Amino acid sequence: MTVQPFISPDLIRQRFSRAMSDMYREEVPLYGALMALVEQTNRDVLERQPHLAEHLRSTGEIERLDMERHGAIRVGTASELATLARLFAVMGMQPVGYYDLTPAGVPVHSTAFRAVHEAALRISPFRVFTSLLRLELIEDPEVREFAESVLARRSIFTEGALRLITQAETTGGLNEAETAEFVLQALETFRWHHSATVTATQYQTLSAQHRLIADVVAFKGPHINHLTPRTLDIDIVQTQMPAHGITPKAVIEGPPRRNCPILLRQTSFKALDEPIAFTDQNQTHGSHSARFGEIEQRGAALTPKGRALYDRLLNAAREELGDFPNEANAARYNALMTQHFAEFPDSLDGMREQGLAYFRYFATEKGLAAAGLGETSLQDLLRGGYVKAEPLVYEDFLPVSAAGIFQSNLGGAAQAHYGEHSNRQAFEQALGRSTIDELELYAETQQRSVEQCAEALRINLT
Ligand code: OOG
Ligand code: NI
Repeated sequence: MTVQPFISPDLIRQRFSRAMSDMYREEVPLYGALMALVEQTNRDVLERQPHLAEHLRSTGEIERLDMERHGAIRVGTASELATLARLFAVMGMQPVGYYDLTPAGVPVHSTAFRAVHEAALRISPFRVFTSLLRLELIEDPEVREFAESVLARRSIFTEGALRLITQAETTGGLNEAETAEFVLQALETFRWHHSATVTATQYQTLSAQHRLIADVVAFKGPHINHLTPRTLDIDIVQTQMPAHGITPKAVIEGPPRRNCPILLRQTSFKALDEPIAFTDQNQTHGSHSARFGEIEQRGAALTPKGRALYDRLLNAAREELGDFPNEANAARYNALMTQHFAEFPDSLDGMREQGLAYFRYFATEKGLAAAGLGETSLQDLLRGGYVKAEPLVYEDFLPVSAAGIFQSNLGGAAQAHYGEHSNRQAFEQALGRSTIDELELYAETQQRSVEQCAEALRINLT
């Protein structure tokens, strides 16, 4: 008997990401329209800005651009979250970061499952923003108990998916045939269901507590609620959306437009109202809106110092605005953001010298030709042109932005105030493991690149 080799988790993730995109495009045609718009915009931008194209080529990002996307799901119980962590682990995805959305009136806390090593991210940067409903925040004890009992009855994974997860864990991987089966089985968890698992009245009760609660509790599984392609110019896409029959949210979340993009900018179109059937109706009668479209533009990952500056400027602009950004105050919000962010250095050298962003260092041709320079510093190598620095791409999410995305697709009625806040410990207990600190990952990637430079140039860095 010949032993079939294991498929690498990175390739399983790449295949799953493709399968998910195909499924979502079939389910939500507007996602296909958005993808086409993003692809066209990216092509135009690359044509107009050859230096950007060159930069993306030299960092290997050009290859991942077209397949880059993130999605989001929401689950209802600790055991669902823990099993999801095991499912994503088969694809080399780990829970990175902890996001508390309750300050923004959304009763969930979240993490992002993603690859953690730069080599793995290059093969497939697919990420899934995963939220756990905080049932303890439902005020009405009767509704809470009802929600718990409905969730306790459902099983969001197929038998086949559970079997293959266990098999990957015990044998150390999946072969070709098992991978193909795993992708099919895993996909079922994220599929949309046209029928709810509750009656119309029960749905109304859940929805009256918070629309998000109905979205999580009233269905058979955690349908993927959006998939987000990465664009090179989000402002262009935002302005062109209406001409393509897509209505964007009022403002772009994240930092304002800059020469040197930082962190993450996002915008979305409103959730679609979709027909659903309740258990007490045999035909489609009700409707539910959950699924929407989103685009993102990614920039440099910031150090703790850079992030603190970002948070301070964002808070200052929002405080001065005095309200959540919306259609009526969008122009003022954009002006305030630009004004406050003038304080954030907008050049790569400026950000590097002030320790605001993480970088990856590459040995240049000149550096390689002069290898063996002896003892020197990174600063001298950069100045002499022996090494060059490229900012690390931010691979994560932003809590204030995520809350803005949630709000825009849940509608204004979804505002609520919760006294109880952040509870990372409870989240990690539900997850069955701790979440990884994203800042450590960027610091490690930066450090590895410095070491590779030293090795390639055969030097001792001081
Ligand atoms: C997730 C919203 C957050 C993002 O990109 O920040 C998000 C959700 O609506 O479930 O996707
Ligand atoms: Ni998103």
